[in-house]
Amino acid sequence: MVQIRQAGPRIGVEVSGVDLRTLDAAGFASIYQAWLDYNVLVVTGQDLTIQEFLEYSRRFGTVLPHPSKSTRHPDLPEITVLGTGKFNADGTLNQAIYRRGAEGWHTDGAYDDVPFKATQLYALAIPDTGGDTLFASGYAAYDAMPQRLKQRLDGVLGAFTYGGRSQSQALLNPEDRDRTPAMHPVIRTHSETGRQSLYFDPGKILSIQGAEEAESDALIEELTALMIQPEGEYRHKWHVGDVVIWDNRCSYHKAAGDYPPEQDRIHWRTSIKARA
Ligand SMILES: O=C(O)CCC(=O)C(=O)O
Ligand SMILES: [Fe+2]
Repeated sequence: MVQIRQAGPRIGVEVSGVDLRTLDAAGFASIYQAWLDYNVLVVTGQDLTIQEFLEYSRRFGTVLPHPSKSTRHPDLPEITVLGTGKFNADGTLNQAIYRRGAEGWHTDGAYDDVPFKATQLYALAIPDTGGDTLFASGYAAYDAMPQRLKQRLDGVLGAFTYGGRSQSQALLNPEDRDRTPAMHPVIRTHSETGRQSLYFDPGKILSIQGAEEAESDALIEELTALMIQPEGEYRHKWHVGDVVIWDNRCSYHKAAGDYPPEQDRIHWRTSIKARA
């Protein structure tokens, strides 16, 4: 029996009792709506081939290769593999792979003119301990902004790049580095729900357009401090066979990055944009 259960107070919804390989259009419509309402959709207990995962991902939009070429699946560029190749040839831990997504709260693809609508992960191997993914609601962040800040940022754009102010671009090939910043409204109206959220990523934002450097830095600091609201959080503890998709237009996430490195934590990952 299909069960849909809210997982956190404002974000996160868990669906069990479905087989994604045979889910019909009506079944998909109901879980898609649950995803729009709760921004992070967890479907448990799946047993998918890589092709089935790709096909299910395509029900959400167009699946595109991620700019990190070295972590793409060799035969299927639309699939990124997380957690493999974690050790360098000399046996040391490759931090860029081990800590991918763990450097801080972020939203995927803010460096692109059209950021990824969604990111989806399918869990293939999960460590005994640690390795959770944390999520937070951008709607809750918007609601927490003081009126003064909402007014100051109304219609204002932020400039975003892959490496942001720290310029960390380790997972990019040299030819893909240092692209022109992408500009996005900091207060974003969601194209499907019509709701307003704080579109923000402290690791990717360079500046607030039109603000002097000191004010821009102060605004970035203020937004960083308020973006994570406790009632807007959901922490996902993974099991093999979980499929989790999040909405990058209205949520933030980060990997806990705290699991024993000698254990496997492996996911297939798809990056999804809205259909043109
Ligand atoms: O591995 C995770 O838990 C999330 C990594 C991440 O940030 C991503 O895949 O976009
Ligand atoms: Fe991410």
